[in-house]
Amino acid sequence: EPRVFSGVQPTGNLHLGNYLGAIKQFVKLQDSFPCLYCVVDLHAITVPQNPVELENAIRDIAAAYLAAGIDPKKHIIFNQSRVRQHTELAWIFNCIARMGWLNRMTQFKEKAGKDREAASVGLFAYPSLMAADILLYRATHVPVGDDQKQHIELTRDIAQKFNNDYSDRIAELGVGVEMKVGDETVNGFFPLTEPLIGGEAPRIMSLRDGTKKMSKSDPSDLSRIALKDDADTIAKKIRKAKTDTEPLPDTVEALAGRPEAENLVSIYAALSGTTRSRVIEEFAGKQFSVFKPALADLAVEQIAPITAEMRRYSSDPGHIDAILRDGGERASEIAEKNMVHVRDIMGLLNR
Ligand code: AQP
Repeated sequence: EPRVFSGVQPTGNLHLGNYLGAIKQFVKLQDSFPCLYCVVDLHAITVPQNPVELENAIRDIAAAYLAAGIDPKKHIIFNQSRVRQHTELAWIFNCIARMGWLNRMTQFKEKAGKDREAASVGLFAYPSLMAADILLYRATHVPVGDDQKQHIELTRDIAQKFNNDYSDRIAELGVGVEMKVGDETVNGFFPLTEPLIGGEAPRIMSLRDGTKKMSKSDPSDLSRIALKDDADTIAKKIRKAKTDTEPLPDTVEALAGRPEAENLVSIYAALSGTTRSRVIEEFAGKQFSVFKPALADLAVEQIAPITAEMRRYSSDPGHIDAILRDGGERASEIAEKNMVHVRDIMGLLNR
């Protein structure tokens, strides 16, 4: 049965990349699938967090989900730490995943920086927890930005190894489902989850450097458009965005080698729900002095209503807490049902 799971870390500075790469897809998918959208607070603590700021950041992400239009009655919005089974399954996956697999994860290398010895064990094991988040609900689809592709591949590797290691037991207990692996049909417990990597802008780049992804942790505030920015700030950041001096070309192919121009065109396409070639058709031969104000107007038009709704939700933290509590209870029910099977499959005596 198809089911969607995804999450965003409550680490502040929610930006246009998070919106276009992830949250905008979350909203779209809710019409077609049952969805769980998580605020992944246990991922946030893989690096130091201030407790008061963390609480507020959790509410902020929930407010963004709601403001973007996710329906918390039809779907599930919750914060990860409330559902204890995430950590339980993460431990189990730490015992399934191999050191070599995690050693290859590029996000760890980037986030740990030069002093790897000083990184938390949690930062290293982050992908096991992410696999647990997804597979705890036996989710089949995960909308994410392009940067998370490697972690979804690892999630599939973990699912496949678990299904293999315990294939006899899964068959004996009759808890598996038939699934295709290559040409073979196998009986597995965990699905081989597919990433859904969004449309025209799967990776939004920094406004200051078209070769780096737009990120919450970039020290330059001018590098990202935050969902909390007001109209003037958005316009200023787009005006100051780095570009080259050439006008826009007349084909998408000709954007190659011009990362900043390509990024702005992609943002325009994603915001207006069209393709990059349409944008190029409209602006071919135009200077950035023409394109940037058009992009700024579009960004403000799209983001301002979300920002206003986020503010409205944030003014009532009690309401957000109630939504997260209710979502947590509903998520726990699904999680526990699946964990009973996982414990049984593995022989962790719980009867
Ligand atoms: N630049 C981006 N373009 C497209 N999608 C992006 N995502 C993040 N940056 C971009 C997607 O947003 C979702 C939530 O991300 P996250 O907060 O869980 O983790 P992250 O990737 O670590 O976010 P940041 O902003 O890049 O934070 P830092 O600076 O801490 O590294 C994910 O689906 C992600 O793909």
